[in-house]
Amino acid sequence: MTNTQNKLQAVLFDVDGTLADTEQDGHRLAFNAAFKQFNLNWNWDIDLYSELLQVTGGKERIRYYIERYVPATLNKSDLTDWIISLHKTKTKYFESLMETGSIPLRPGVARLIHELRQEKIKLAIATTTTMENVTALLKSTLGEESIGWFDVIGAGDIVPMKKPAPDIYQWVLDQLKLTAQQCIAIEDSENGLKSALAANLPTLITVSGYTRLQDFNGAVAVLSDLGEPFQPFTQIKSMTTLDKEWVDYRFLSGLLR
Ligand code: XBP
Ligand code: MG
Repeated sequence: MTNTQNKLQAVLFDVDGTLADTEQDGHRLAFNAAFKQFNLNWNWDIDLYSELLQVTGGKERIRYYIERYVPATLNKSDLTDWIISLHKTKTKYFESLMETGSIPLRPGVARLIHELRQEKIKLAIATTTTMENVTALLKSTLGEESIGWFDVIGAGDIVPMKKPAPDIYQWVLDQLKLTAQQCIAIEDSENGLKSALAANLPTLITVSGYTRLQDFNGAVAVLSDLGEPFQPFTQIKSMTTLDKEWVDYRFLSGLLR
């Protein structure tokens, strides 16, 4: 039985890979466009980007790439500022890409968000990407007013340590003034899962393009996506018996029992 203390109060969404499959045809393309603008002959192809995604955060990912693949760049005297400015350009490209509406929300995301709002469940975001990118994605998919539907948005550099560190989830929980046991996190990646689990959050995984083969030990369930009544999810792994084929308020509440 769910006691009142453990009744579902809030759902904390990751963004990239969870709300929308933004990495391969969103962030990756924006990075490459910024490299071009900076006259760099760097090209992050689909396979290379899979390796680079192990590092969360765009600026951190660029630095990792430099250290591993183009170490001569380390001699730049103003390297940190240069990375910041390269990354700002990348963010601009990502925002323009979102404006074209080319990246839709994943199955079930809009339906679940609308239902949780009706049920008066708090909504929050805990992501490594920048606030500009979160805003651009929400605007292009759910409309500008949807930004206000989220009680808390934790994004980018608001905490010094990015996922898999628990900091971003802990920051969001502090802002919500809720305990981890009153919430559920929805994630798509191993780094995201580690971050949420380290903040003690029960975590549901919906695998995405780049993450389907990752290790999701510790998740309450691993699904193909959130599903829709007319397009059920595929169950990849679950700690409990799932009695529905799409994720809704009742399904999430059941996960807290
Ligand atoms: C997303 C990230 C981000 C994006 C790029 O991880 O790691 O770095 O790839 O966005 P998560 P920025 O889904 O776990 O939040 O360039 O704005 O960092
Ligand atoms: Mg993600």
